[in-house]
Amino acid sequence: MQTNNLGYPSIGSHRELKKACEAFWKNKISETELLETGKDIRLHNWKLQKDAGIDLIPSGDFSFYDQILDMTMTVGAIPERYSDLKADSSKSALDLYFAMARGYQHDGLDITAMEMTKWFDTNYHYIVPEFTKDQQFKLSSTKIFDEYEEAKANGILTKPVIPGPVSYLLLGKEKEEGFHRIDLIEKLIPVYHDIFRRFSESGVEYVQMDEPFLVMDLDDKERKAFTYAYESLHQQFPDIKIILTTYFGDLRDNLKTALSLPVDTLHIDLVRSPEQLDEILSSKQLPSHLNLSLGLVDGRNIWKNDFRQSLGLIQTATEKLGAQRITIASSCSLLHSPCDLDLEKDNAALSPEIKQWLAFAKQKLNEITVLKNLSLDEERNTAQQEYISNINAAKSRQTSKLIHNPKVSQRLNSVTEEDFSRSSSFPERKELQNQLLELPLFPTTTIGSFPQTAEVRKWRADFKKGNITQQQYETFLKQEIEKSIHWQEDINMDVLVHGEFERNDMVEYFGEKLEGFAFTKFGWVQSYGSRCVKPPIIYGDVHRPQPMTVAWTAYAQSLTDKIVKGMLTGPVTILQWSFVRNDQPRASTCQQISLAIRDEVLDLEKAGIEIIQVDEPAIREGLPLRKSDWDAYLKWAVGAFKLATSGVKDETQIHTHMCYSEFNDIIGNIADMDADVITIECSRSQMELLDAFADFEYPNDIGPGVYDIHSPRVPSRAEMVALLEKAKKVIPAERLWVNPDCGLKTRDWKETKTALVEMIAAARQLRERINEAV
Ligand code: THG
Ligand code: ZN
Repeated sequence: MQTNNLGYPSIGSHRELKKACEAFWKNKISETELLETGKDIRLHNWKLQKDAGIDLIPSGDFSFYDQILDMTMTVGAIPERYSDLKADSSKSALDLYFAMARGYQHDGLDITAMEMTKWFDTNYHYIVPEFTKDQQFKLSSTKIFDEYEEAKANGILTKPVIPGPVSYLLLGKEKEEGFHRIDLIEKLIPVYHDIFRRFSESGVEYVQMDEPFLVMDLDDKERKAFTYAYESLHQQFPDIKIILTTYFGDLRDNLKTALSLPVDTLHIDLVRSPEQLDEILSSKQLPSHLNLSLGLVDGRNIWKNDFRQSLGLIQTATEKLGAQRITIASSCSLLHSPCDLDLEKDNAALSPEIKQWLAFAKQKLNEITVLKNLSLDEERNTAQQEYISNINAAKSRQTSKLIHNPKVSQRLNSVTEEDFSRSSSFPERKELQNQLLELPLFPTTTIGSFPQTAEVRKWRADFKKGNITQQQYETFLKQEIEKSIHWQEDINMDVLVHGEFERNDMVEYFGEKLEGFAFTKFGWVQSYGSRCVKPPIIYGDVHRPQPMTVAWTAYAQSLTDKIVKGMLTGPVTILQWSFVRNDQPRASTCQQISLAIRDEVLDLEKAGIEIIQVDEPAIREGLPLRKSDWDAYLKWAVGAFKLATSGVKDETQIHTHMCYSEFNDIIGNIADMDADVITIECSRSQMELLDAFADFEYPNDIGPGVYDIHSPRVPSRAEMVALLEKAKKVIPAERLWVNPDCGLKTRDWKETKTALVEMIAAARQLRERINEAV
């Protein structure tokens, strides 16, 4: 039996890489210093894994920005627009790499970044490869070989990790019409041959090839590409042992394909799908030589492994295949786990009782080896300290008073069908809302957050450290709110927001105010590039002890006669961006959050707030990877939003906001959410999304984002007018709102002010045109 880890976080347990990258981008450290930081982190991670007793230690999993972008460099799929930069001898390979990740605006050049999108159903984002019809590939980077040698020089033999050729192609997108990216497989495979040749020369024994697309819906052509690719590699390099790696789901109808490929080991995710083990073991297609890597230790969540359950699975596999053919592994890369629970030892917000239920990346390595060393005979394990403490932790979690709150279950039981819908239909509500709100045509608003300046962050940090009093902090926040409200009045914004200066992350903030959530100090997980998030841990029944946002919103409303919009994060997004308890269905946890948000919505209404926005940017990302599972998810996810928002009077206007993904394929479900207004990100795709809303005849009000807040570029009034004119062609003017495409938290005030003034002028221009036409 061997132990196997699929990947380790690159960011460093104190976010060393984030800090070094950002310093490098600001020219504060040299490239040499940045490379040195990378090297230190890699060595640290390798040693950690070796000391923990991992046999198959990954190399090449480290990345300065993203592993898929690394592969794009390796296979030389560098888009045409970077060719000047590439040819420029004063620029290093790393400069080119970061330009592709982040765009390049210097020396008179203005090159856009490559697109970034969600990594399957995680909160990680990868850089999307771009392919053309006559795409050429060529081995163009030695990173993967260098890192193998680097580990070897340090006495550690590693297993290089690369994206498999089929998944690599499928992760990308076609930049022109007339071909499908999977057609490029025959052009791509020669580069994989080159890679394998180098591996072979270096004496590499195992290669991990990630093919997560094997758990997705595939068509025949895509399945054939797998056969073609792996047979070709095996024929040329029969001695290199391939670990074909799947994760985030089960093989289902791709099982036959997976089992037919000439690989040494198949890795399966038994956390997401323990049932697939029996299916594989009982398959007639299971080759007699194939080894199985059992993904038992959850790379996506922070709970301790349930040793008893894992040993059961190991036993099932061993009985059928023999211990020789079994590998014990993490379910997926540990990239999605925080680094080290030991750093939380002084964290008062994480009680020892909860801490004993948790394992972060470093602790998970240990779990993998302990599982290997445990006996399948339970009696014998009871002498082992690690086994006993694991069983005790599991028991403690099952019976803890922290977890179960009878009031929450009573409340859930009393939920009725009516709680899931508004009392009247949208047209009836709209009539009443028009009378109450008296908004002009093309009402203007923002998505909620205003710039989180260094000053705002510093006040919050000082308050958290205890350097200033609560009163000082609140006085500061009130001043910020007052400034923002008066400024919005001055520029003639129609629907105002308070600005969210009191909030850190839109999920963390609410988690901190809800019961059933715990917080780490150092539990950072990479979201994209150097950006990280610190997901809250939902360990128990969720319940709202007291109002969370009412005081700030009501204060803002007290300063103006205009309408101030209340701002909340929706239940699905809170769920999706947290570490979720695994002792009950996600749908149940989500419903508990819904009820907490519902109470907040009703308290806002009671406090006189007439418009309330409940953001659900993560609803799309939670979609199951298989289409056949979509309906079940959408039913509870849409239900969760409706339960949170349907308690209000007809006159109260509910908004929602979505971003970060394409919504075309779930537009019907978005309509089912029945928000009175949806503001949505679509300025970058030039309103392509609008066509989907128009084709579907989306029934309620829409605010298509008229400018991209992700870029510091200030849009011109004419551009925004043009976008709105386009929108007006497909959406009736009475149902169009005017707003940026996302919150303004990451922008600075200067850009924000100019952009919003222009946006309001654009709305005015549209109104004037309508008046002239009458
Ligand atoms: N919150 C959470 N998840 C998210 C987003 C979010 N996932 C999708 C999207 N937004 C990802 N985008 C970002 C954007 C910025 C940052 C993180 C994710 C960010 N993080 C700070 C950093 O790394 O410096 C740390 C956060 C902080 O200072 O509080 O800037 O909005 N949960
Ligand atoms: Zn947004």
